[in-house]
Amino acid sequence: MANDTDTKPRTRTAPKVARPPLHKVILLNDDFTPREFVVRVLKAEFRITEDQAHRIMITAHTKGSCVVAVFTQEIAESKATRATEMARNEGFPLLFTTEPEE
Ligand code: TYC
Repeated sequence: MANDTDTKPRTRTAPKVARPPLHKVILLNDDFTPREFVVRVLKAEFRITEDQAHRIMITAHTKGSCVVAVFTQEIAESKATRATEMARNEGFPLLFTTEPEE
């Protein structure tokens, strides 16, 4: 039987939008930097509340490290460098690193 119905697949593929890969900024624990100073650096560089900064600091303190936030690679690296430099300027070994998000 003739079939005039159009049965061609009509599924459309949404255009792919390129999103930049994200990088994590990671806070590392050490035995020397005062807790209050870690909180101060977190608040200054990452625009987070005292409460959020305190939770991140305690997580790094107890587990060894904590993801602070994710950004594009350039912003993540610049924030990690600036935050680490704030600590160096005060003579503390506090360290922030970055790594690509899975
Ligand atoms: N462990 C430090 C102390 O006992 C505090 C600290 C917490 C340092 C988190 C670094 O990422 C850190 N004074």
